[in-house]
Amino acid sequence: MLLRSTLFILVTLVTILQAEDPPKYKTCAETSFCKTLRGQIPTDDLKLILDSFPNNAANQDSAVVKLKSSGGIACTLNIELLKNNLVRVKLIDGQYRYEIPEGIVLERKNQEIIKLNNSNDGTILTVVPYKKEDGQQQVIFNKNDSTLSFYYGEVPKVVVDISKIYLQKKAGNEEFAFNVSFKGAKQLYGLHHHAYNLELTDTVQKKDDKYIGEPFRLRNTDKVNFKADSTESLYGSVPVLYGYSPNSTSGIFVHNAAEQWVDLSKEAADPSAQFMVYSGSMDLFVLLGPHIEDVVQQFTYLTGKAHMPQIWTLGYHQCRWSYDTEDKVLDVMKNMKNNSFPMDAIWLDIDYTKEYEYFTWDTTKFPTAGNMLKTLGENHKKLVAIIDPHIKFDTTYPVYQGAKTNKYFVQNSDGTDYVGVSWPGKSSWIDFLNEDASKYYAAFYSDSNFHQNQTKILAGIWNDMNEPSVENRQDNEMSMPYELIHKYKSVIGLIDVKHGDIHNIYGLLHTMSTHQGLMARDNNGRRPFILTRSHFAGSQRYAAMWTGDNTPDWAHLKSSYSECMLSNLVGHVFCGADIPGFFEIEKKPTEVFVYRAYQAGIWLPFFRGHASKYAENREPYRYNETTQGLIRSAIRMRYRHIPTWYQLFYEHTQTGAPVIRPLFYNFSGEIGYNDHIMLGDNILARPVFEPDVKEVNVHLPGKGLYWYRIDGKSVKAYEGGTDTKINVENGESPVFYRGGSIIVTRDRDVMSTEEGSTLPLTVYVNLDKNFEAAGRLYNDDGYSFDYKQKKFLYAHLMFDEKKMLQVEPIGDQNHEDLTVVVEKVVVNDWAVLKDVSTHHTSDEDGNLFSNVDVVKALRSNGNKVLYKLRR
Ligand code: NBV
Repeated sequence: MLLRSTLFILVTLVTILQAEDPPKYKTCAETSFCKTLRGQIPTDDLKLILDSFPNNAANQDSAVVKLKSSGGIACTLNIELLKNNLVRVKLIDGQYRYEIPEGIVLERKNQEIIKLNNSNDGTILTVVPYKKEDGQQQVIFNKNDSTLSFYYGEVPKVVVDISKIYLQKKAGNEEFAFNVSFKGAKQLYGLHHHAYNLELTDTVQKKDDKYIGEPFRLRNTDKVNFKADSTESLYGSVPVLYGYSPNSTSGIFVHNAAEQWVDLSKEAADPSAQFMVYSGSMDLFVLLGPHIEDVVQQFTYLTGKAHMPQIWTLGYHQCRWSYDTEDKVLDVMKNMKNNSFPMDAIWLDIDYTKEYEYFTWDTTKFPTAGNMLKTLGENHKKLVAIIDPHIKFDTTYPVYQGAKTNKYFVQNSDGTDYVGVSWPGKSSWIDFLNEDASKYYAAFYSDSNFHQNQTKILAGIWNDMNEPSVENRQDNEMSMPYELIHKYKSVIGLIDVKHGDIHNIYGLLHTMSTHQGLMARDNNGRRPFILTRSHFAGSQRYAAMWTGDNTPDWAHLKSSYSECMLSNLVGHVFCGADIPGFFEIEKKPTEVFVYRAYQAGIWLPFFRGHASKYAENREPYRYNETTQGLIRSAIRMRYRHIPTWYQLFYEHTQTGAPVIRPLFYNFSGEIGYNDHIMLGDNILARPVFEPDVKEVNVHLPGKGLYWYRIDGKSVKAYEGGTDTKINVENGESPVFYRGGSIIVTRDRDVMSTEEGSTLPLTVYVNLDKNFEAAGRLYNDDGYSFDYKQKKFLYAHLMFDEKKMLQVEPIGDQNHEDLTVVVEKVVVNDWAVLKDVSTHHTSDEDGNLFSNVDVVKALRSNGNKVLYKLRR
């Protein structure tokens, strides 16, 4: 029996791996609903016109507009105003349309509506907040041109053209399309996830009356060998689109988990989009800004924010598909150590399991996994292991058996379990929509259910293949058919839901279950660390994500910046890309490419080295001395800035603000610098994304600002509002601190964040033109949820022209046993540096700021401390 199943697995895997046919992915023209809807204006019988306005009323929960078409369609538009300058519009027709229950994608179980007033003069309907102080939103329905316009105050921002809403008349055909335009917008951002330039471009251009390009597709897909610069769908979907201009930004979020295609048109004065949706309800949220940071805040208010990561997760992670024995794992650890590469975690891919049975160890390859974990722990290294959502079809495998008995698998329409193929060969998929199935799966993360009781020391979990990926190369585009059935547990019992209605949230539901499992395993005492491939709006509440199976080439490397900067603008702050790249390529990546990839990778929030098992080994210590030296300095640069990363993550939990940003987020109108990246407000990096260049152009924004270049041997000041050529011939990767900022670093060469956590900090005071600077410092225990009870240390740091450094706590906090020791304060002063290019420390003799215990100082001096600098 064992032999037979092993043989079967081998045959299946060989078929998978040698599959001659590359997977087939559809174009719009090959996708029935996209083909029907693309660029179509509804025919007269389908065109919606006003039927009736609601009666004038005050202090209402919603305003309901009735629409009809000459062909007999009747529907309503329900308009609600929400807190935070948001508007929700839901179209309800007679059709069954799946609605995602609140609390899955939308963080709250009930949206916080504000009361509204609606009035009309027969032609114009106006909807405004009942109380002026509740918000600036205003919705206007104009009967004459059939437009529904959304205003911020008196400024029109978003317009939905009612006459272009396309609803099919035929019962059972749920596809729909609608058009939206962004008044006065200059750029469109969003529709994550595509390997595409951050600024989205037109997709509707035609030649000889035929479309030249494809719309952006949102369908979570295991896209094998994805191209950079493509509108093809990838692993995650976040159906939000922002219309941006330097002084006004707005957005629209389509709360729908079915496949969508989106055409963009940027030619007209107001850029617009046509959303074409496979099924489900037309449930729109309009985000009225008025500025980019407000829109991001509004979107994360709706879909949630990431919780604090454990601090070690911000360090370097080493992964490879093939660390398949204890020896190999320990070897990686030793080699990293012997070659002085800092690292926090080693990752196990699918090969650690017993025949791809997740929640088990292959005990022939990992006979003493417990000992291995102990050795890793002694070296301050963590272990992260993969758990995929497919369950091996094997009645002797307890996870399978229990799910089968309880009917927890996704089903065929006849009620039998769906069986497809993935790593274990024949497999079934847990139905995570079913709350009981999700709980069942979550329980396997607990110690008692995990083979060998070793989960406690698994520091993190990697949920892969959860689009879900199914080995269906010719049909169903590497996933399962849309007709399959999920069960949703409602108050009236289990309800059938078609896979097509929830395809895009399968991965989100998977990570919710994993999160629940890890929370329970750790008695709610530790912040779960989960990495997911598939994701949707809201997944940030449960997991970090990465950009998937990239190729180690310049185009993919550069694209990872646009991908992660966008993900940061749509809530998914914990984003990374495989460094130096996943797939095998004909010639292995050059040494230059590899160190450039590391230099870029350190500025992405999630920082992991990973490669396919078919690729040559790509760990940092596999390269020549020069390359190793540059990679080592890059990783050290990352570790120096962990205090800043941590502070920015904390601020994200409070405001939803992105951790990494494109320049325009902080510097209005600075568009298109997608090879530049900002870490928070104050650190600007411009890694090298070009082979064989002697210098790169660095755009330093902000007239009147100073920027301090800190990656060289000495610090040099540059003026903002300029483009500067920087020499990179010797492997330099330019990094700047903004004048006016105070940046807290840990300037010690540590081998892990754990080792660094007790070491003192350095404070960089980067003077602006008035010789002033300000910044913030955050710290907590690094792993628990106590920060939610304000057990943290959070302070403002201020420096003024009198050369006083002032530390002041921000808000209430309870930092009892937390200590932060500052060993050095460095003042970067442009007046000196511009010419002499040397470090200007305030502390010439090294004593003034040594061992200053900020916490004690905060307590001892009325919660405010002043330090006088000697110079
Ligand atoms: O589990 C193997 C790989 C993994 O290494 C990679 O990171 C995932 O994106 N996995 C995909 C499955 C197969 C890829 C060809």
